[in-house]
Amino acid sequence: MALLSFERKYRVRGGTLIGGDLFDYWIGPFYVGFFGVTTIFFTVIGTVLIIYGAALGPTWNIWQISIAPPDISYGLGFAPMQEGGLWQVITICAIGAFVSWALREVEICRKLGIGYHVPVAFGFAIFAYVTLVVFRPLLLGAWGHGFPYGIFSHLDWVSNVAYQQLHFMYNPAHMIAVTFFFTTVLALSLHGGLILSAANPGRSRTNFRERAEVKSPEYEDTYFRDTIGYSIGTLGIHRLGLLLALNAGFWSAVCIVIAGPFWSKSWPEWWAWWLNLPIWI
Ligand code: UQ2
Repeated sequence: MALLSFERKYRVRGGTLIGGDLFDYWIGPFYVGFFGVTTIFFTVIGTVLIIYGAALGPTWNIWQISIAPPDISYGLGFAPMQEGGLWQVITICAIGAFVSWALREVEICRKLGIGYHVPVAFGFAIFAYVTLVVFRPLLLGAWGHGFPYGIFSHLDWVSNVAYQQLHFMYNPAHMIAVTFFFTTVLALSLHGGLILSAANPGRSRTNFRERAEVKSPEYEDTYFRDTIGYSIGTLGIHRLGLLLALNAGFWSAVCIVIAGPFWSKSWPEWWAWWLNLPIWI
């Protein structure tokens, strides 16, 4: 394994958050760690329970398999396994696995002596999921407000929740979230395109049989200075990308947690404050 000899100098002891040297080793290319073990633990139990739930029927059609949360009447209590209890345990396993994975990322960052940007970014994704299946159900008083675990069933859930408030796209936090998603796509396409263009300069200008030399970052700056008069820079574009992506996840969580717990009327009505401003003649 060529990679293993190359990586040897980066495989340092310590930096663990818990248990000292316990599980502080690698299996092949993978760092194990205490949180690697807990990730496997929650993932295996959660996956087995999903397969068990699917086996309870009524279908093996991959699109139609669904594990539903308890009925609203169970409130914030535990439900019998086949009545949504499975969904509750699977949700605990999912959160356990996601948080374990984030903490394993933290341990790897500490070993390498790098910043925590990756686990922080993943934390925003976890936050958006936990908002959907824990915070919002808690605020509404029933686990039944979580979304079902199934391909089509979760799409139906999104559609139903949206129509309950007539026109979900008028939700201002949803507008902000969507804007961040699209801007993330714009930024990544600009960045990906720019990097590939600089790395693939085509044929040499003087000899068409020769490949031209790969361009330096000044060419990337110059491209954008020539087109729009401004370059955000090679470090800046990555700061911008992280900022845009984190905001996309954050405002997604905000838009769903306000929908119901803090605004139960239709979203078009929310804009009445604008029409009611005392500035119209
Ligand atoms: C840039 C730069 C990069 C880039 C990109 C830009 C050399 C390699 C894509 C251009 C980005 C700008 C001007 C920001 C656009 C703003 C939004 C909100 C999308 O200047 O520096 O580094 O990849």
